[in-house]
Amino acid sequence: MAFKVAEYKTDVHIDWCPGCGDFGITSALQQALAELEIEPHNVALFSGIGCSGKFPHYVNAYGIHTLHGRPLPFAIGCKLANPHLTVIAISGDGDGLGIGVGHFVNAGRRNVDITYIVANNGVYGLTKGQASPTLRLGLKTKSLPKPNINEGINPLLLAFASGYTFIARTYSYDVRHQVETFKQGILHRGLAYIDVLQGCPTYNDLWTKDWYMGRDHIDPETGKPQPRLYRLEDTDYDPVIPPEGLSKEEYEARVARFVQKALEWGDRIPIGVFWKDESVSTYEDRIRATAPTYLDLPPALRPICDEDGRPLTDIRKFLDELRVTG
Ligand SMILES: Cc1ncc(C[n+]2csc(CCOP(=O)(O)OP(=O)(O)O)c2C)c(N)n1
Ligand code: SF4
Repeated sequence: MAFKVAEYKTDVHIDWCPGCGDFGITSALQQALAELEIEPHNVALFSGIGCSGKFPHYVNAYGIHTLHGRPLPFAIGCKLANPHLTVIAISGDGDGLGIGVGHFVNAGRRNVDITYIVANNGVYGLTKGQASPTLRLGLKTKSLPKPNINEGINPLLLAFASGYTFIARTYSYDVRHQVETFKQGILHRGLAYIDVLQGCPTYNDLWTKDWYMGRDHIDPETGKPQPRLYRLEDTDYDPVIPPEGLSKEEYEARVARFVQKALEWGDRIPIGVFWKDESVSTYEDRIRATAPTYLDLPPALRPICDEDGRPLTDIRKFLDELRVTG
């Protein structure tokens, strides 16, 4: 069965600002799901709060607009209850790396098979452009009265340190690159982090489309702009740790190269897949090791009542045990 992108669209009015990078992310997510032929009713999309919180309203799937910083615990709970669903969490950088950073880190320890997309625009868009945790020290966007006095978090390094087994970066105005990156993240067995360099033309006048495309960075010989973004897939960079793992020396060399690429920022900014570790068990595998029927009968698919509608569980015994007497 062929899937059309239109099947993943909703008719809800989109109220992002003109030129917002979130349009490209939505379109790429819809295309990725269509190309992977995942039926809308098998997708659950969780967001937090912010302009990025609105994604589930615009993608035809199960959509859950949760609390500020909390899409990950909701998404993980959903996936564990029904591991047959494709579960995607989506945040802004303020949502995911500010208030939600504890969940970001702890999710890495579990390696649940979900995809986490962060629309990284360097600002808190919905609340009028305050510096977000990814904005670097000394930078001043048009919405800040003074340069940022905090150092910025590097989300790729944090994802690696936390244990994410797939780490990628893509760009909101390059829909095709996002589609390929989202597809790889969704297909990866384990926790995928995808950082999207997202344009917020209303509040971030530093990380603009023109800046990413190097329009201020003219090649003296050709007279043409030199784009800052380049694709790792156009280089000899290999992000894959195979299922059987690597020798200690090979692994450490890969880590060193990953760190080098994750730190590269300025006139050259890599996008693409930085890390793909296929050697780590998923949380679902670990549950199955102790509960072999888990995948056949996960919690959300278990019957809760008999054919007459009577509940199959009786909590009276449990309540009796808790009762405190005399
Ligand atoms: C507990 C709580 N604290 C603060 C807020 C206010 N608030 C709403 S959106 C937002 C920031 C969103 O920024 P970001 O995650 O970067 O998303 P963007 O709007 O840039 O997509 C904040 C602080 C809130 N809604 N809930
Ligand atoms: S404030 Fe920024 S992130 Fe929010 S809708 Fe406008 S351009 Fe997009």
